[in-house]
Amino acid sequence: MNTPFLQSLIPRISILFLITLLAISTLALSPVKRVSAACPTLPTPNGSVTQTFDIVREGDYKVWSRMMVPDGNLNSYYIEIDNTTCGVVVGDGAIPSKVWTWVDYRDGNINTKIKVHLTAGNHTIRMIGKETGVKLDRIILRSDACIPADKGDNCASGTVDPADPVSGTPSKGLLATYFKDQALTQIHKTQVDPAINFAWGEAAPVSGAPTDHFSVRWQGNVFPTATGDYTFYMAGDDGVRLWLNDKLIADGWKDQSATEYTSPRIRLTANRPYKLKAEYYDNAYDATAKLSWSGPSIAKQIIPASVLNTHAIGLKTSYFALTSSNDFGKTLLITTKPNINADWGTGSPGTGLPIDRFGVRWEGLLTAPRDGTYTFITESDDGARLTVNGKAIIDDWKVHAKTKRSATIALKANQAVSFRLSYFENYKAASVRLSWKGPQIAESVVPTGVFRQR
Ligand SMILES: [Ca+2]
Ligand SMILES: [Ca+2]
Ligand SMILES: [Ca+2]
Ligand SMILES: [Ca+2]
Repeated sequence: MNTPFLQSLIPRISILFLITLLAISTLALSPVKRVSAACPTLPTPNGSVTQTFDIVREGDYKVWSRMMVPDGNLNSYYIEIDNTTCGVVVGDGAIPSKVWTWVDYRDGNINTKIKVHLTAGNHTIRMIGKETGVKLDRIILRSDACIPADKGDNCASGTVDPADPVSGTPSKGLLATYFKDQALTQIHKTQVDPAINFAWGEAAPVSGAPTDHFSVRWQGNVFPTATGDYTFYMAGDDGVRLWLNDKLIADGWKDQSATEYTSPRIRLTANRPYKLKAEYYDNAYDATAKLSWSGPSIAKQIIPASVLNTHAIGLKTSYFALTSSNDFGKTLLITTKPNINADWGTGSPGTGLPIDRFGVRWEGLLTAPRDGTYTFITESDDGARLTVNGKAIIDDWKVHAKTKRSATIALKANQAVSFRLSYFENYKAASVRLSWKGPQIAESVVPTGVFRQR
């Protein structure tokens, strides 16, 4: 990493630099439009760092780069996208000298954010040194407001999907569902939290949520870095509880001032995923929630984003070519999606996929939040077929314009059941959505948090 950016090139740089700045000056106003040329070939030896990004969905992405500058003079580097687009990022006196700093703006103007428009698929981004003594070592693309800190682990998922708050790409951290009531019932917002380390005081935990009587559920996997005995510590004001692989290991579900609950010692194997779920509620006044662990050579610490991910959340999603009898033929793509709520219009569901005559299957496990009767509602153009807990409850496998179908099924709280929705598109418009309603749940898209991959 820490590639130093090398020899002095000052005399010729200044000319190149001006030309390039002129060339990209229009970039500054709107998201960076492509300048269709590779970056100039600079005399060696200039350092460069290349990163590839797998973009789930086309959109605008903010480019964060981590740089260390020697002084307050102009400190610039080229950023080259897919060997065809060149831009220049220039630091200035606003970047502190000799410390790693995350920069998301160009030309010394903190209001001119560096954005790139990327289509779905793989992209290569290269940073190429220009000035003497400037170091930079990594880039993060984000479509949200995450501000990288330290090595960027808090935003290190590489990219997030601009259309969905939680993408199929595993994110470092835990999937957080914020509820605007105390009983984990009314969903307010879903996001990825890098860690559980919150002291909200008397404020709301996320914008628009209430300041009291709210609750949060975090879900994901923890990957221990070493094999050995671990202890988990879940602390909160008010109620907290914690599960590892569906086993309750800390339980303080009551009104209280900040109190820490300690799990038994648990033997874990290095680099294996262990399913983690934590729940929290605030009754009133102060609100804090913290999840720590200690283990082999690990002093008690907040569980860091680097060992957490959301990988198993969501549904395995497979795309197929369609046979003449509207069955699934060749598999075209397998990925992960957070939920089923897509309207592709007359377009394609993704890069490399056809606009007509395709099928999609979402599958995994579904866990209902409480006992009761649930109504599932498909709304699709064209056909859909829904199987829950082994029962085909909706069978609507025919060509039609957007049509709603519904069926009910009894489910038990916290019992994972098998789930599969198959869908096909014939011609013209294509859309599919899966909603539900049930005990204390108004009709809404079935949320990410109830799905899990096998
Ligand atoms: Ca409060
Ligand atoms: Ca409280
Ligand atoms: Ca179509
Ligand atoms: Ca259609």
